[in-house]
Amino acid sequence: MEKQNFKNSTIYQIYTKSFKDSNGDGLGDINGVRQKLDYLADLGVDYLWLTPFFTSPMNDNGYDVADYTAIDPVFGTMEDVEALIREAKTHGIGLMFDMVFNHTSTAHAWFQRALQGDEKYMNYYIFRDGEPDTPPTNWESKFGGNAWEYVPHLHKWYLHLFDVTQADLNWDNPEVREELKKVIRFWKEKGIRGFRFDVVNLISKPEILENDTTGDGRRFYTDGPHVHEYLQELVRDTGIQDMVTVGEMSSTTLDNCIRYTNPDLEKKELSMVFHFQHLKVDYKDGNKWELKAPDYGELKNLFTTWQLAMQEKNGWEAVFWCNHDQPRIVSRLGDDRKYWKESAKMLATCIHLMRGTPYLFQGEEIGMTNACYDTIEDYRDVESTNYYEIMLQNGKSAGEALEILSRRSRDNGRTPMQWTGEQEAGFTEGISWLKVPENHTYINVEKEGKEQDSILVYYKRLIQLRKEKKIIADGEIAFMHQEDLSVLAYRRTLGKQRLLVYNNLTDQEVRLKTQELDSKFSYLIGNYQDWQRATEEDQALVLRPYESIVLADSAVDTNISK
Ligand SMILES: [Ca+2]
Repeated sequence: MEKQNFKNSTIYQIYTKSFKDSNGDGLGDINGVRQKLDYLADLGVDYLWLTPFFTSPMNDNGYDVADYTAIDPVFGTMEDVEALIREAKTHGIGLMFDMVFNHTSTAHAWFQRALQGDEKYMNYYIFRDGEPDTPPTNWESKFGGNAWEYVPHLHKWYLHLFDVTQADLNWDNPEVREELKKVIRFWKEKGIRGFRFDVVNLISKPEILENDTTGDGRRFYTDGPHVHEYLQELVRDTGIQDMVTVGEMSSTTLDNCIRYTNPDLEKKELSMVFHFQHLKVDYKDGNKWELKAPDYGELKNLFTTWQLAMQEKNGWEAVFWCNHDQPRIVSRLGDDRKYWKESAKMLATCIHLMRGTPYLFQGEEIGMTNACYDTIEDYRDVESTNYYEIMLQNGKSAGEALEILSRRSRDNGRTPMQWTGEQEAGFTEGISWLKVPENHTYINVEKEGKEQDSILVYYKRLIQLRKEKKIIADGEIAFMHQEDLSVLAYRRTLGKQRLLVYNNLTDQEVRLKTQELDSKFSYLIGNYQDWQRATEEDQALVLRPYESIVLADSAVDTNISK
């Protein structure tokens, strides 16, 4: 297989259920994705990561898989998927499928056999003896409550780190590892070019399971004892070393992420990792359900720490703001009203010119905003409706709880893709499963495709720049102006080439002393019409609200295609 260049690539995440509905049932589907391949090719993205569309009871949004090699009828058929793979290839786009290998749905045939007392399949999961009122350990599920469920007729408990319908697989059993390799080989033979692995750093549990006296149990199974060994084996035995692979890492550490992604290590693991620390800078005391203004100092620290350490030890990161579990970034760190366009472009600039592979979540490229629902009836996400009740029980008013949901709910990222200004935003001929935000009348693909200064056109240029400028894909990174909390600024270098990137994170004008700036630099890209030096003498830059200025020296070819 041809080795994939993921460093100059941009990866586009499709939340299948909300991307495009092809048959009027209000749910996005595989044939909807096929209809939009021209758009995606024109945008310039290299890979599509599709969230799971496999057979599932949908208790966790398809991340509870009942059959890894069958398509849930809601999304289409195997023929549709094969056609998508084939047509994407003719558009120059590779597909990445989402492998949820930490657990299966309890509706999976393996678990059903286990429930019948079949020892072979009981050993696919993590069952422990015990009394009905005493779970084997005090570990907590990430969705709340104890992480064990009792099965009365077996007199045993099974482990579920997530929902009770998501039973953790026993990776210590070689038969389980072989089964999962078969899944990889199945999709590889269908022509897939990459894989995303869900919460893959949780797959290896310790041999002896014990109570956690200081936490919820995660310290025992996060980046667990055999995780690197199992990943190496999976990658080697399925021959996916040269494919694009990304692991979602839960509560991980920098050192482990370097091991997961360093290509020089003897045994290859993944191309890159997702980690999430930078998306908690607006959590009050780490609590998602308490609002706090974003801490830009912390944001800068996290980018600096991770980027520099990954560079030094030759690891590789996915760089991203949005996914199907996160609110929209322009509403979160930008300004989705007065400076909507400027701030959306600034946030794009921040990550697309960094060291790492940028991920773009559907709708981010047109500056889609949070949903702004004003009634609880509009929400569909079970986490949101659960926490609404919890917040009311904890004494918050309905208005306060709705305000928090309007900023934090996962539904903010799941509203239908806004294709047009027409009814249902052109997403469906029927009624969408989740209400379309009212702002689709002016935030939509059709409109932005026609406007030269749109967010959409800006994203296209950034994606193109990464392909044209080796310095963006391969250059070194160093951070500048660390003392100025309103500005995220960094320098990329490759041989004699230099690139300077300045981003004003705030709605206030900032004056920046710039010793690093000499006369060799000229404007490469930015989100205002031009750029301003305060004066030649004191080498200062003026950054207007949410302004991004990207300057390249004369060694960098600045003749970019529009
Ligand atoms: Ca549909």
